[in-house]
Amino acid sequence: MNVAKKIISKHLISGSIEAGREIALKIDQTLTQDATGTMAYLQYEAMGVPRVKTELSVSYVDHNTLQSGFENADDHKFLQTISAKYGIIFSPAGNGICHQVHLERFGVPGKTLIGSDSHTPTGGGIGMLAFGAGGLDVACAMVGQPFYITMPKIIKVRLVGKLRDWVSAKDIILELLRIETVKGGRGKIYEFCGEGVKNLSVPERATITNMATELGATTSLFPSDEITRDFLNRQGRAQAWTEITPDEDAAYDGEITIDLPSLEPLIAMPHMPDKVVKVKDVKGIKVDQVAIGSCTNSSFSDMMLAAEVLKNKKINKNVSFVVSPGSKQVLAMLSKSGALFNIIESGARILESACGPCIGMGQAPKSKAVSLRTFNRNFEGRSGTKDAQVYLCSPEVALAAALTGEIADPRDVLGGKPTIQMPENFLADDDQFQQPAADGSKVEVIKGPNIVSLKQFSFDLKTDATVALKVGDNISTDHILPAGAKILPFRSNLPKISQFTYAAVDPDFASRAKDIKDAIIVGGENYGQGSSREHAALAPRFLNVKIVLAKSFARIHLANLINFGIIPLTFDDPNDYDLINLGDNLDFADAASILKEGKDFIIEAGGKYIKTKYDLTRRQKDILLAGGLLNWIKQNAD
Ligand code: MIC
Ligand code: SF4
Repeated sequence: MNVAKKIISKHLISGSIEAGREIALKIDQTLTQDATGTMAYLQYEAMGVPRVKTELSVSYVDHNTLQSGFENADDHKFLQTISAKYGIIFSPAGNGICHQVHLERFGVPGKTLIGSDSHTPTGGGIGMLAFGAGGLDVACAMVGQPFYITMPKIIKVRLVGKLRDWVSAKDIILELLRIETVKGGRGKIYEFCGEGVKNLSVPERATITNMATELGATTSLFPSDEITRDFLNRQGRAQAWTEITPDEDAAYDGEITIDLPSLEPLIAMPHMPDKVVKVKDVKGIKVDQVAIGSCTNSSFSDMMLAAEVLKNKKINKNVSFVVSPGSKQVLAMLSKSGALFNIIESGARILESACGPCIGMGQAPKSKAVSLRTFNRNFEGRSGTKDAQVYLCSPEVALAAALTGEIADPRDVLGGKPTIQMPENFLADDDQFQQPAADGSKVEVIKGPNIVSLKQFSFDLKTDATVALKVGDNISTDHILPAGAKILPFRSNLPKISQFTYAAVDPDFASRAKDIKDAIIVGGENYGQGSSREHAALAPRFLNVKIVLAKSFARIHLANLINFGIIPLTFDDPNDYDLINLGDNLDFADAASILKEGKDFIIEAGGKYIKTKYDLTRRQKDILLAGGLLNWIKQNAD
């Protein structure tokens, strides 16, 4: 067996481990972050279970940390008190980005983890089977429900040899994105193997599993080996280690080989993580902003590299250079060792340990700026500036640009590469986490005015619906429901946040859809790629969207649509996409009986018949008919 199958078989509750079939998995750990967590805990609360049933659940505050009004602070208080009540560890703002902190302090090889954030697979860096999911799926796991996925194909990514100087783990994942594209990973788990794996430290592995999310993959992981043991040891968590490696004759559903010595510094061009080219092919482009940080590249090693490279050097005067260490542990160690001094002295702006600019929480670049970021996503407008040109690269390439003021190959401009040693012992101060109350019944959950109660939906679609929007391929959840400092504070306020649905794509969408009784969105390939934010389903549902008809869907968004009662249909013939126009009224037979009886969903558009598909299990159809997962759970509890 391969590593993924070993972990799956230990956690299998139902279904058979055959690619394409639905399986239910027992979940050991959950994590949430504040931008998705408030909804997740409101949903958890609605299920009426007094204590979480997982081995470990952690609630992080890392996204909405700019407090330009009361909203985010209200959310933080709510998260702190609800965590104390229900048995969840609380990690307050300033502690760091959920994925970085979880890897350092809580991740355990061989365990299953789901998180209400799409980059939860970062845990695969230490051999966890970790999935991004909608908040409601995380709430379900906390009440002891299994997590349902379609059993993916398991693809072996054989890494051969060793990276050359100034080429890094980021270049490995950029290369995989170049080969596979943002939709190539759908229905797949990427398992990294081969002798090249032994040359990668845990933080490097975590950079890869983190950004493998951008492939659309179900998840990705590395084996848990001596390198994993060494990392956990240095974190003071040797007891968390178990060895999990593939059997010698392990079978896979496909194989990709990456020859590490032949890789060179790569960069993803605006506005997609898979628009990958060699740095040397775009060198010389003037740069306005450089950012090192995010859950992809903010480890102690990444920051130490920055400190070494920047020692006694100054940032180019035309560059705004921002650095956000991934966790309090990283920041504390940087300052204790004196390395932070080098970074500050170079002219960098030091941000708190949080998502920050990655999610548009500050540091929006200037108009038409070229911004080089060590992050994982560069969808148009995500930075907060619609016409900014955001490139994704390694810390090495980012540093070269910060010093020279232009895109440059680090091999040409940075001289000899410094060696960064893993510290003997990481600074492990777990007092920063707040343990839940032993008796939660006495804890009062504090809900400020920003926490708006959940909305009840029901299945009320009849025999027709109107096209409220038609969009193209690779629509991301950032298009559907933008993030950024202005909109994120309303994540706990559905009526308010829904007004921003598709705001940057079609500013009239929200008001148009609200006036239609039953609305349809028509999309292209890979609809809903990117984040796990269930608001990208909840807000359209609030605006009366009852169906999304697309050429294909991204996994987490598909699950979120079903969870909130929106029917996800795909075209039987993708060419039929051209037959539908904005404003068309589409007729079909009674939607409820179609689903109940498993009949074809045939749509009539202007006299033409369009065959559509819905590849849903009985459970998923019942969820839709119940008006969403929360209703379904309540019905099944009665
Ligand atoms: C992101 O990187 O897009 C986010 C913000 O972390 C999201 C979660 C969210 O929208 O709150 C994700 O990746 O799931
Ligand atoms: Fe935060 Fe960015 Fe990572 Fe999302 S991708 S969790 S916003 S750092």
